[in-house]
Amino acid sequence: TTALFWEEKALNINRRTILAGAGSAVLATAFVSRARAAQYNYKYANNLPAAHPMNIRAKEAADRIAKETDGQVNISIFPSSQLGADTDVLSQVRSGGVEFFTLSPLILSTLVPNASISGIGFAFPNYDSVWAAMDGDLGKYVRGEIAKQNLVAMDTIWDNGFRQITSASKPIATPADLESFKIRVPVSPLWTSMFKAFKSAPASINFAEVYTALQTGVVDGQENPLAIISTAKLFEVQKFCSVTNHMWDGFWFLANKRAWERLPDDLRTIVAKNLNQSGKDERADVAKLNASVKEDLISKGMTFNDTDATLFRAALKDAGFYSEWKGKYGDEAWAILEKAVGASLT
Ligand code: X2X
Repeated sequence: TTALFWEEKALNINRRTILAGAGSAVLATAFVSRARAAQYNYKYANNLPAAHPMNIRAKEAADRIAKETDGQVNISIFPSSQLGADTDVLSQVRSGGVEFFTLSPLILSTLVPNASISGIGFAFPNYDSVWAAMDGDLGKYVRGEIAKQNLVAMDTIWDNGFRQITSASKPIATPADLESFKIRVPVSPLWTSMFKAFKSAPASINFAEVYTALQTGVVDGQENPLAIISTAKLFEVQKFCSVTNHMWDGFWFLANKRAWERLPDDLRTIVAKNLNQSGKDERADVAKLNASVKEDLISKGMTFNDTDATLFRAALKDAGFYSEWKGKYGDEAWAILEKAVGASLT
């Protein structure tokens, strides 16, 4: 922040000194070259701990971008909701207070309603079908919807993972265990609707407050991929982990539209290429972590149980969840989703 403040001050002084006349020419030149050293100082905010692969790969992208642009584009990373909780930062990336932000498609749906379609419960059977959809027609459709709200989404969506349910008090073995269960969900109508369909008691809480909410018992449980349960140390405040794989979730890499268009074409190409490359790298890291971290969580005291997905899916279907959301998204969007997963969901 100090560096950024200095740049802005330098530019202001520079403008004034130029107006003051030729006598200040030497001073003005000095400030111009100083300012040019990092012409585009952009902030990237996210909600995950620094140890999560998303932050590690984003740092690699930022380093490559600085190098390939000869220091003209400097991206500073602010992990762990340092610049605010997700719903606040979504406003900031729209206004331009923050230039880059990674956000779950489901939380993004508070602004772009149909963005949440990729998070429909039990839609994707595996990662192959996720990436075929998100790198194909479904992702393209959603990026088009995002563009209508004056945000730019990079082509490559980053991975969060398949989500699992944790609890302080009990394993979730069947849909009946979810009845009246006090569960934290991220701020998104789809999440709330899904757990209401399970007859749970969902509470919308930004990730920034999740650890404390679990620690103080405001909620009994939450749901997240294993990579987050591990890196955000949720195992310290949760005992049971039920492997439900109830939905896939990702992170759209969003840019403020004006900040994005301010970049000259050549720099924009470098930034996009590197963010997309790091997104692919991060997908591989998260898949590996989600597959390997279970033993570690067990050694830290968590108890795991597997579940039968067909029971949970049937409960959602019986509650009218799929037909309700088909109606909300509309036939066009729903057809793209069903084509991607190769099955009828209703
Ligand atoms: O808030 C969450 O649970 C998280 C970190 O998974 C998302 O960003 C949706």
